[in-house]
Amino acid sequence: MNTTTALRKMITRGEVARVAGAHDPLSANLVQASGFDGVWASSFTISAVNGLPDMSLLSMADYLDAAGRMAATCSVPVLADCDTGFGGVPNVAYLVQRYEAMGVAGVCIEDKVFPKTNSFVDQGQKLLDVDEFARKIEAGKNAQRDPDFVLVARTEALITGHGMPEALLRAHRYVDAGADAILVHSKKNSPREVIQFLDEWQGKAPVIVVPTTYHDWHFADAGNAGVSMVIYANHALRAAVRSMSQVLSRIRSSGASTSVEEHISPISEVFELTHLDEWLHLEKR
Ligand code: SPV
Ligand code: MG
Repeated sequence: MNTTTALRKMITRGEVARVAGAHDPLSANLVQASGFDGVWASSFTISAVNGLPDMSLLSMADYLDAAGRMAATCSVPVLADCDTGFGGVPNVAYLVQRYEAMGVAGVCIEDKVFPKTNSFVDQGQKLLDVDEFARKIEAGKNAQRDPDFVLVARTEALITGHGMPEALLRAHRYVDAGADAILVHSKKNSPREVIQFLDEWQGKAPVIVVPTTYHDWHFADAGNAGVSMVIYANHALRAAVRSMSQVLSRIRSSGASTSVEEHISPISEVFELTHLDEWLHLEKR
């Protein structure tokens, strides 16, 4: 099955899917090996591994390269976080062509003004005019070749403090414009406002959530509330940051690397993750 078809089925099957964020092929492989249904090519974590904050500094080509390399190495679908669409309406049409050609199963665009900042940054949160964002969705949907390619519309209405009526109005508008699913983002520490959204939404289209701040919401409860996909957007990167920094400071302070050996992956595990045997086999032939 194409990954586009797999992603489309995943959001429409009536059973909640679990997806995790990755920033490169290795982390995407780990997401897949851990049994997640798909990979979220996160703008926050791709920016971070480039030593940059998530504020529209990298170009579309950078994000596309990262997501495309993840798609090339994974068999589960990759859903690419495309921020605001990297510009205006034509940019969204262009990105859909390019991401689809790179084997990415779907893209997500959000209704903030370009350049945007990460949703957890207080500064620089401005919503785009609703009609203009609807035009981005239409342009994106018209640009896809594979009918199963997925376009997710993300509303930041709750993040920017515009309230529930605005979030609902926008979500309806975006689905009418052709969006295949709505990502409703919230930075509250309880799922209450997301549950209220779901109650009023009444399942008009699949809903995706990113429970970074309301992390005690079990995925099964999210599914029962009407969520189609839960994204654990940044945990792999945050784990890597903590682990790398602990290991490095331990080597520095102890004067040898013996004490970290039991806390780090053996080199053989990295060989395995990067399919060394298969590549060596090719060379032999
Ligand atoms: C990302 O992972 O880049 C996201 C989710 O867009 S968030 O960081 O919560 O905005
Ligand atoms: Mg992002």
